[in-house]
Amino acid sequence: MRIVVLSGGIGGAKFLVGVRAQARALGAEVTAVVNVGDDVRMHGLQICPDLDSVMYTLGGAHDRERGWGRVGESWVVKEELAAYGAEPSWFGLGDKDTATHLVRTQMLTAGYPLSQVTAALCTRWQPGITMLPATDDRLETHVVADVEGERKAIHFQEWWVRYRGDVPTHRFVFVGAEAAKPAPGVLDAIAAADVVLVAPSNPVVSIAPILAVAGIREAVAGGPAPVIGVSPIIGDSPIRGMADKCLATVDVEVSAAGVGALYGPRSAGGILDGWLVDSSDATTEVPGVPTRAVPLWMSSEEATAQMVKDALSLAGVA
Ligand code: GDP
Ligand code: FO1
Ligand code: CA
Repeated sequence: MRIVVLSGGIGGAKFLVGVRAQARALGAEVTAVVNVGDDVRMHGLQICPDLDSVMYTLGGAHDRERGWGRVGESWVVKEELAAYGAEPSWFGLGDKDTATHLVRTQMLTAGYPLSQVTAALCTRWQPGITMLPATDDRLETHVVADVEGERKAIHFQEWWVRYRGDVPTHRFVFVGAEAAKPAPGVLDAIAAADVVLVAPSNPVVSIAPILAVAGIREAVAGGPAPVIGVSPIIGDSPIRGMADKCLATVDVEVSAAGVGALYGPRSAGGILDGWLVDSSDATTEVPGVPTRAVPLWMSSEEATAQMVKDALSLAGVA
């Protein structure tokens, strides 16, 4: 069996731990198509937060509490940059993480595409799945917001890390998405998949920028594999992160029903054939989308593998 997962960072990475476990049990292959909209160049280094969250988590090297970056991190580089007054001072690069960015940036500068750079970094971390960036081309999420009395477009990282999303926010723009081509292997993986899973990632700034890459939404919505989504919202709030602020900006209710309707049924121009919601949201209805309620707390590898099993069963593939 071939499983394709559309993934953001922390929520996607936790989900992929369960996908990998379930895939091992079934002898299945997993390909993750990962968001690059969060990517940013800071201090001359190319930073790919969602790819790194997935790579470090599956490699067993992530910081569980912080959610991003390496466990056992130190911050000498950050302190030294601050001592020079180097901007942006609001963004922190860990020392161990910096090594990843140095290797990545050097390879990109030498002309390797991000997909090959990611594969090279993964030879160290052995994630046990194929990790593909959604695109090798430049694609950055920018946010139109009122900042210090002025409406402007700022990078997603500035909106989130500097302002904590706590500024009047008007819209998200995926700069470069229309011209961006899917990375090598992405369309083939979707076409050859037995099932496509949409991870419980942020629908607005993790999944939407993947689908915005020219051709990916069409490949998913028009492909042969059933598409099952997993709700990142339990009750009326995200488990962590900024999904509530993002959903409010695009006028979508912060609920499993709201996100399910945002993705929409394949039968009516959406992407979903099935929608998994938490047991506590058992009354959720999404017009046109079969919904199943199961526990969605990714509290352990076993609990998450069970969620994946439920998703595969809703897809009718296991
Ligand atoms: P980011 O890129 O690091 O923001 O991570 P993602 O976009 O991949 O995932 C963020 C989403 O994961 C948030 O909206 C959370 O609500 C969701 N999330 C985190 N933990 C859990 C969990 O245990 N269960 C579910 N259903 N969603 C979760
Ligand atoms: N998040 C923060 O809140 N503060 C930081 O200084 C920060 C630095 C950082 C560096 C590398 C990296 O891969 C992620 C980093 N993050 C930081 C997390 C990141 O801003 C976001 O949580 C994601 O982009 C949302 O997925
Ligand atoms: Ca992200």
